Amino acid sequence: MASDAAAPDVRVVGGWASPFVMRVCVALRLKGVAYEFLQEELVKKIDLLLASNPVHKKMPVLLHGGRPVCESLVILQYVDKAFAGAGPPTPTMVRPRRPPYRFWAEYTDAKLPTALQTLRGMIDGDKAEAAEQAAALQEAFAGCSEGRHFFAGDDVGFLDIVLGSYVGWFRAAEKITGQPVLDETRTPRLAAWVARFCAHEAVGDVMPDAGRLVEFGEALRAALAASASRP
Ligand SMILES: N[C@@H](CCC(=O)N[C@@H](CS)C(=O)NCC(=O)O)C(=O)O
Repeated sequence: MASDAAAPDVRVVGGWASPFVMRVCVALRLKGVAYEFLQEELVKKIDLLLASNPVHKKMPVLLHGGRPVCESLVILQYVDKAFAGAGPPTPTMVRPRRPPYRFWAEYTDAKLPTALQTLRGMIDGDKAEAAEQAAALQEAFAGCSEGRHFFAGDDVGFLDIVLGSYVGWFRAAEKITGQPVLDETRTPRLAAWVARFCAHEAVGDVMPDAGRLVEFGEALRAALAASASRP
């Protein structure tokens, strides 16, 4: 049996479809840190997740040298510090704590999960308002980027990763409803940022395909319904 010493130093426990998990992968890839990805099952949680995040029991968990770090925004800041010397010198998750970045990151996580569920028709809600909540991020982009390519400069940073992790699910929602949300007409600057973010080498391979996400959403819904009806 392999000893712990042979285990990889950095592991991510999560699922490929989770925006919160994707952001951790993007951050590690930006830093050039190799990691092992431990895929969660659809509904049943793997023991490692339960043991590593006993409070919330949610993914992602980052295991660094066996020590767990939980909550995606905390993990992003941990990665930035713990691997400060890793990878090429320029990519960095700059300025996560400065007010506009922190504010918009919290706005993003407070509004977008529910907005996306509304747009996908999973919960009742005002679809126009949900689309507006997403479109508000165009103003955030204009204010923060000051004409540069990404939120805090010329490379992907903290807020790019936080917002960018929802892009796949926006595309899935657009596929389901046929209604554009982040497109060239409604939000031209944000649409151009989406294209740049998705084309980034740290992002491309881990950005989930919209069609796969639609199928995943349906499979998850069915699995949750089946597990709820089990005695
Ligand atoms: N605030 C958490 C949210 C994590 C989260 O909601 N993860 C979902 C997957 S997308 C999860 O593990 N859900 C399982 C559950 O709620 O039991 C973070 O940023 O890490």
